[in-house]
Amino acid sequence: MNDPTCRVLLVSGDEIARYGFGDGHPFGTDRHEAFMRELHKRGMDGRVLRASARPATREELEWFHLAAYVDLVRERSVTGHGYLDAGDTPAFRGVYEAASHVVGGTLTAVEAVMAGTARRAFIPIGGLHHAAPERAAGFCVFNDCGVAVHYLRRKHQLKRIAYVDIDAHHGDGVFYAFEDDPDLLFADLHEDGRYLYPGTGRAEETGAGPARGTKLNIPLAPGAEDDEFHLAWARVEEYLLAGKPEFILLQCGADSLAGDPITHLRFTEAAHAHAAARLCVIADELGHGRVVGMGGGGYNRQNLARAWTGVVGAFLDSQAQQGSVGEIAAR
Ligand code: V1P
Ligand code: ZN
Repeated sequence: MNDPTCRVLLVSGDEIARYGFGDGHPFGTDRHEAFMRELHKRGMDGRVLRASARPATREELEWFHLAAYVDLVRERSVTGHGYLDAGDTPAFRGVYEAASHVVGGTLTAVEAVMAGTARRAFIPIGGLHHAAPERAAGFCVFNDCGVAVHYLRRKHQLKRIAYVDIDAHHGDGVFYAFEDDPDLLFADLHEDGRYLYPGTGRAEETGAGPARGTKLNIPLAPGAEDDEFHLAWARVEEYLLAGKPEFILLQCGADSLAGDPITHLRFTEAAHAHAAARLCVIADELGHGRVVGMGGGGYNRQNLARAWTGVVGAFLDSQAQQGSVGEIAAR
């Protein structure tokens, strides 16, 4: 990386690649490599800043998770036996280290953007949006998205943070953890919960208590294509512009693309690139430019490789445009 104008950070490496489940599980450890190969094939790996993930500290994990659950993951990490939930998320040897590096990797991305060493950042294996404070759920051991929200508040005193989620599955772990928090802007497009796990995310779920009416859940019918995506996305943009977040987190699960083996939405990779590009425009218009993308789901390897490189490409393009505006202003 020798282009000083390039300020898109990719958090990658063996530490997070080890997060995955064996024996034909959809979330295999080969997903990281599928993405990295495509990034290389498109000549984009030399255009990004690179960092490996650090492990999250115990204190950081406990901002979101119960101590007893963190202990349980540590214990199961030694034997690698059993499940961490009702049957979707098997333990494996080293699961604690792998899962805490995913959280630390997302924090590495967020830290870089807050420090200004990167304007945007992406982590392929992040976006584990189902994990709850007291348990794993749906392939997600620790909720890096939720820890990142707490990090921004505790370490940087940010208040209004946006979490945007275009994974086919509803981000229930994030939604319910911040359900009564009016300052966590939450916008989630997903396959209707009547047809897909986890079954939540009805349009009427708009938040609780002081946050009632402040969250945006947009369930889509199985088979929904890019036209439906764009109609829903317009509502997300309106919501974010009104909410004026100080930081934007994007969970860009590629399982919302046609051809995913476990879901039924039919977006193309253009949807993911559009979401990433438009969030950069919005963040720039809000005056801070802070966007972090987390890979999330996606179980068709070609789809995830194309969708996530499209997101990184959109981040790079937005940087190039930003650079040219800056150059023009400096003349
Ligand atoms: O459908 C279920 C369980 C089984 N039912 C009793 C409920 N679980 C889902 C979990 C999906 C997790 C997705 C994670 C993410 O949002 C973020 C990383 O993408 C599930 C599904 C499904 N069709 O949604 N598990 C499986 N498929 C599965 C398939 C094969 C082997 C193991 C699990
Ligand atoms: Zn998913």
